[in-house]
Amino acid sequence: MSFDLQAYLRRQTAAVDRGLNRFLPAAGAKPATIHRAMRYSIFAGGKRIRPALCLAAAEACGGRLVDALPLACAVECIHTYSLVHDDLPAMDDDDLRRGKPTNHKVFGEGIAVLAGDALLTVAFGIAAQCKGWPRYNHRNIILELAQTAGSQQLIAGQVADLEGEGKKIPASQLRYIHERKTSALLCCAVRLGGMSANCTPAQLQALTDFGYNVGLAFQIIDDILDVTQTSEQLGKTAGKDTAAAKATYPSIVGMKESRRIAGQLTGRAFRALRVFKGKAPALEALAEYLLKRDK
Ligand code: GRG
Repeated sequence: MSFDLQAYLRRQTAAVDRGLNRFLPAAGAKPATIHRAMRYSIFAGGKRIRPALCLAAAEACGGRLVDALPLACAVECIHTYSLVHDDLPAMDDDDLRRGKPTNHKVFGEGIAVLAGDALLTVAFGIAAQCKGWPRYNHRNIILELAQTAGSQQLIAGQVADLEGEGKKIPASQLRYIHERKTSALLCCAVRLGGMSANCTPAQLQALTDFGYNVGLAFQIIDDILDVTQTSEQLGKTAGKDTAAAKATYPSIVGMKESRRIAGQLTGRAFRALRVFKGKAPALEALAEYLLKRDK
């Protein structure tokens, strides 16, 4: 029987939303503005791909949802923080995200900066509360998040992205940006899922290869969708990369080659899953969906 990914995503998203609701301070908690702003972006309707990858990786390693869920929520908090900051006038200057006005459009720039900061901080608070596992203690988990969110991965990608605007950059530099800006957090999501299941070193290596390749393919598809889809379909401003004169896979290697590379990376991601001997159906279905997605 084929895997019902839509039902799976609905189920996991509901669990993640319940978790996030529990981990974030109540909207009315003082000072209410910041908590409303954090909740506004967290519950604005993201696809919850990174938490789904985290939970699916845990499952592939025989883990339990209850153990992986906090880490899935922590990753989503970091992702949402990065979107809130990315949308600020000093960064990408956008007014539409997840189909809604961006955080700073609703709450003002100061609160949007602070809401991003607070979401990033919450992620570490959640990680500190998880129980830790024989092969992976709190130090490993927190370090994993810190390295991914830090100045050599997520922020490095954003810095290179900002510095590359309006410039002609080689494909190797674009790959550097995509690896850090996007792939690193998807990779972190599956690795943390594996860690929450006390996975073996071989399983962790397989998840790392899977996450890296799926993450890179994800951003190449994102580059393609920016050109081919409308803002309504994406829930964010389409055509942004062209308008900002940003280097993208389609602008450097063309549309056909971009699709070929994304397909090749997805193939590598599938091969990385061999170690699970057919017991990672959710990861397989997610990799295929991320290649074929239209939003
Ligand atoms: C430190 C000031 C400061 C800013 C950091 C790290 C950072 C800002 C930005 C990260 C860059 C970024 C936004 C990368 C894009 C990755 C990407 C394709 C995001 C969209 O992911 P989806 O499609 O979004 O999963 P949803 O809304 O569905 O969750």
